[in-house]
Amino acid sequence: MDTLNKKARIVPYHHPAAGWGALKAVAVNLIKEKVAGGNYRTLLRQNQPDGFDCPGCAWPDRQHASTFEFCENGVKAVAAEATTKRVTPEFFARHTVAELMAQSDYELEQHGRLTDPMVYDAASDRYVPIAWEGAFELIARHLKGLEDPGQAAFYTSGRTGNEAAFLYQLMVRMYGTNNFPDCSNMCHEATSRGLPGTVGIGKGTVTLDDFEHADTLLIFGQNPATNHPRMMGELRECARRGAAIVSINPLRERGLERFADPQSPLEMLTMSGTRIATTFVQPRVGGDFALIKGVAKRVLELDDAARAAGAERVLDMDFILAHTAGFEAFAADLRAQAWAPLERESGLSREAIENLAAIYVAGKRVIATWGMGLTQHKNSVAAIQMLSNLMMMRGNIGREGAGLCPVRGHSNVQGNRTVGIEDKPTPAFLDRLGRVFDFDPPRAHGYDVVETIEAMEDGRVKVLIGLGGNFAMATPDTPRTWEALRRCALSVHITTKLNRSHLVHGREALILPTLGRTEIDIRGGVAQGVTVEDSMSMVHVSYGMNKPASPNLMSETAIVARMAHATLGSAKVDWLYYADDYASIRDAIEAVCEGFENYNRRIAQPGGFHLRVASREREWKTTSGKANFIVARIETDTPINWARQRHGDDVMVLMTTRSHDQYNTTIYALDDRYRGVFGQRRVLFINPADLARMGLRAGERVDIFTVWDDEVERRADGFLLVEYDIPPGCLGAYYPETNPLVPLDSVGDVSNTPTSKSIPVILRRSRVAATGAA
Ligand SMILES: Nc1nc2c(c(=O)[nH]1)N[C@H]1C(S)=C(S)[C@@H](COP(=O)(O)OP(=O)(O)OC[C@H]3O[C@@H](n4cnc5c(=O)[nH]c(N)nc54)[C@H](O)[C@@H]3O)O[C@H]1N2
Ligand SMILES: Nc1nc2c(c(=O)[nH]1)N[C@H]1C(S)=C(S)[C@@H](COP(=O)(O)OP(=O)(O)OC[C@H]3O[C@@H](n4cnc5c(=O)[nH]c(N)nc54)[C@H](O)[C@@H]3O)O[C@H]1N2
Ligand SMILES: [Mo]
Repeated sequence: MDTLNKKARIVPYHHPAAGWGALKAVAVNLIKEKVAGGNYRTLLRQNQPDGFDCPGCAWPDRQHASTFEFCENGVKAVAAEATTKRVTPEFFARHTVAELMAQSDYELEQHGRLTDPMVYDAASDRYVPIAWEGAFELIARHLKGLEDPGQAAFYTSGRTGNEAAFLYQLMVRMYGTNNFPDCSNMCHEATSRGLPGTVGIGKGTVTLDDFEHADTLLIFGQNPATNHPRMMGELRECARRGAAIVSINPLRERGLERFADPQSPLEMLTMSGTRIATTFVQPRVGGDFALIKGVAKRVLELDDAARAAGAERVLDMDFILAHTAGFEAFAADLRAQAWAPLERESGLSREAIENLAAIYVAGKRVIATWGMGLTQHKNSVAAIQMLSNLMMMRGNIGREGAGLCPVRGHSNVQGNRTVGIEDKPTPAFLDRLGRVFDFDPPRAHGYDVVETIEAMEDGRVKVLIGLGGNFAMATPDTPRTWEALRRCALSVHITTKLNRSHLVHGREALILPTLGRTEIDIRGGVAQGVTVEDSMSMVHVSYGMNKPASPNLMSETAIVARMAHATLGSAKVDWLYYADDYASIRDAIEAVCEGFENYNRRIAQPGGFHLRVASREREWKTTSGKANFIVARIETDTPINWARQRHGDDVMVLMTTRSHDQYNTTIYALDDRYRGVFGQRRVLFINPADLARMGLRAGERVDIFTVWDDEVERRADGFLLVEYDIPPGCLGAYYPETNPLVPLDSVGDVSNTPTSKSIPVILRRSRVAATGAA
């Protein structure tokens, strides 16, 4: 526990983001992981045309990437994969699963790379070795034994390359289900569900080049210095050009204040850095919808005033008339909208909202970016659609230097969706898939993450197969989810590293160790590359260059192909042929998915190619054939408001977020440098006024309880109170340790995403002794 950690301390950070801090952390990481020798090459070739795609995040690369185009967190991801530590059969022989359960996620990660396929042995409560063939037979026996294919669910985390993902969805659909829970269900689902209704496609409309032309950037709910460090380089260039950069975030994220480019000797030597955000707007947690609607209302007011004065219109009427539908109803709704609820729900004064509107209308080329701060709430789909409305009012979509820019997480999460990892596939996609592979794909929608957990709970799903990820830790309502996982007849995880999902397992369980993206993947005597699609729809190829962590690893693509061969046979699809020639899988993707013409040829070019996004070219694939303005009202009937009605103002809203030294459920180390947290993770950011109001002090520990409408007690204990620049009534803490607080049925409208950024909670002073770490 944190209290035992002598190094735990809270020290506000005053330096620019990146800069020395980042380089030092890089060096420490390299030494710690003992990869300094041969693997420097790995780091230098990362994100190079002939190198491999960084498994760190989905931010795109410049084609002219220098050898320094890797960032601290990319280095961490690569170093973590290149560790020399191994989790061998001997390791498993030494530890029962119960013993491993007692270790922290950080400790589990530190054991290193998995080396051999393992099967759970209930008699000894240990994982024991199994031959690959035996593992595939076990999977096939279970899958063939189910009464209904819908009793199996197939999870995907977003690191998997297009080739493995495509084969996986083909196998699963031939098997007979669309049960594809994926990390996206917990991530950018609100984007993927929200944007099609407004602009016709659930992807962003900008490319990196647009950042060179933008004069205004609105950054909603993102912490890029930690989660997308390469985005900082882009923001730095925008800032130096004089662009207005606004961070819209309840937390004033230090990492967005100043940034020193590791490639700029001057900035590094003077520790100066470039000022990044010109304005910080701090709505309360979950207040973005009301804020954006308020800004839209103000834009309309400004347009009215301009018209009255005979001045230039504020609205882009050419765009609105030529390209959109529903503007009249939208404008009428904005006019009818009173200011008071907008102020109350956003937590911002009318003046603050008007100020943001003034910045927005001053911009001729505006890019709006967003991350998890916008997507993990009850009203996230509405908020994203309102943002799209706002951008459409001034024609900021489909124009150079302007557009919508959802910033995705996992390096290939967007590609996975493109090639068919989707629990709600379109009929058009299924038609093409069925035609190319001569079968009748299942049409009924499958289960997403939350539905899969509910189905495991009541026995409708009996087999869970995970292609990457850490299902047990990434998902909400931890004790309930774990119970559901333990009811499965079989759980299978195709992973690189030991994690909690291996330990919270079904009656039978397999760990299938796989190659990471950094590793050489030889199949059929040839080094194979995998392709990925970044957050801006650039598709490129990635070749590993490190020696595999163990001779007994298999690539994800080969594992999927062998699973399919064992389960379905190869009469219809020659799975094993595909496993040995990824180019032929790309040919199949080209035949099924739109926009992949000449796939193999186009990935051979440096930087790959841009997968066409129709909305970027102002082609609207909506039912109206236009970009739709969408009317949405402020919802006051929310879990937070119910909880406050019942429990008064003691109810606070908790957001769960990432620290600097973690990658989702992987905890690399215990620091969150830019937020000034060191050596610990059980911290709770709180406004000083709330501390005073509740008679609490920074440095004390509290237990957090969820306020929900069922009888279940949801709690997380022993969090250190840390004073922070966060609006009153709002709290911030790290995930995944706060996932026990997220009720499984607290989900976003339409997206069904767990509302992990807006949990109604109350605090009680812990009985655990306080430390002096304040
Ligand atoms: N180093 C590192 N890189 C990563 C990851 C990682 O864990 N570590 N994860 C990857 C993945 S899968 C993803 S999805 C991305 C996530 O990257 P981000 O989208 O940056 O995700 P978070 O850190 O969860 O939260 C982002 C921000 O949302 C703000 N926020 C919380 N609630 C609200 C709100 O109501 N409104 C607004 N406007 N803001 C709010 C928080 O203060 C925080 O600054 O990063 C990817 N990259
Ligand atoms: N409370 C709360 N919960 C959240 C979030 C939040 O902000 N708050 N964020 C959500 C988001 S945005 C996401 S994306 C999910 C993340 O959910 P996941 O994607 O399921 O989780 P990760 O932690 O990224 O998965 C890490 C594991 O992936 C395996 N792995 C790593 N690299 C590879 C590889 O190349 N191939 C394979 N096959 N396996 C590999 C390793 O074994 C590692 O232990 O969590 C979600 N959960
Ligand atoms: Mo994510």
